[in-house]
Amino acid sequence: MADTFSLQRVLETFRSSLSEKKEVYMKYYIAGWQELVAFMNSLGNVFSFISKDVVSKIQILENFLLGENRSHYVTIQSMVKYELENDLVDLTKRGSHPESGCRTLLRLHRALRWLELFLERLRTSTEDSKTSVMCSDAYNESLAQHHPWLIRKAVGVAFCALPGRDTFFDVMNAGDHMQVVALLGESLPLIAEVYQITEDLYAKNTLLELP
Ligand code: 1PW
Repeated sequence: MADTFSLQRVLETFRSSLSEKKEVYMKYYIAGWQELVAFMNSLGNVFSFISKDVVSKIQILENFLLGENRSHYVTIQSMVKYELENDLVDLTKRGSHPESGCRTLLRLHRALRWLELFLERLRTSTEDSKTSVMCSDAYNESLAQHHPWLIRKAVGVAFCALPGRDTFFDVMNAGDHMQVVALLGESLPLIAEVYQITEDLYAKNTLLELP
């Protein structure tokens, strides 16, 4: 049941996404994002243009995960290896593989950094902190660098319409403020670890700037 968000479930999916060898399971990475989309949707319609793009990227990855080559898409590591070895990635400009798994996941990966920075701000925020400011500070520090002017403007407008801090805590669906803060403290290192493993893998293969 994914229409009501629960922070606890995000924690569980990101925990399940790491294998013993510290590989990242696509299935749970995607499930984690599906939870986050439910979160965005509960913040109101202004976020729908943002979640629409994320939903379509999740869909692309899900198709790989269910498609005939699914055995190569079990982990992010196996996907990168398979797509690179078989020339399935547009490396310098978009051409015959505009929707490779590697470039699609990179977009979600960059957005995950935003989310990490934002949730960390929320965790350490005080009563008079503004969600719009926390969100745009996190955005400017991360994802904004990869977005053209027009998108940055539109995202900025969406942030202005965000509900306040109390609503965010309620939407997390994890008890009172102190419980939410504790659960964020537990979730963030996991999200950060998944982010870092992906970042290192992409850096090692020079994939961080895929068009
Ligand atoms: C309140 C917490 C919300 C955290 C979720 C963060 C999701 C951020 C997604 C921003 C999307 C803005 C509109 C779409 C932009 C696309 O151009 C861009 N996609 C992303 C995910 O950055 C790049 O994808 P593209 O155009 O290269 O296919």
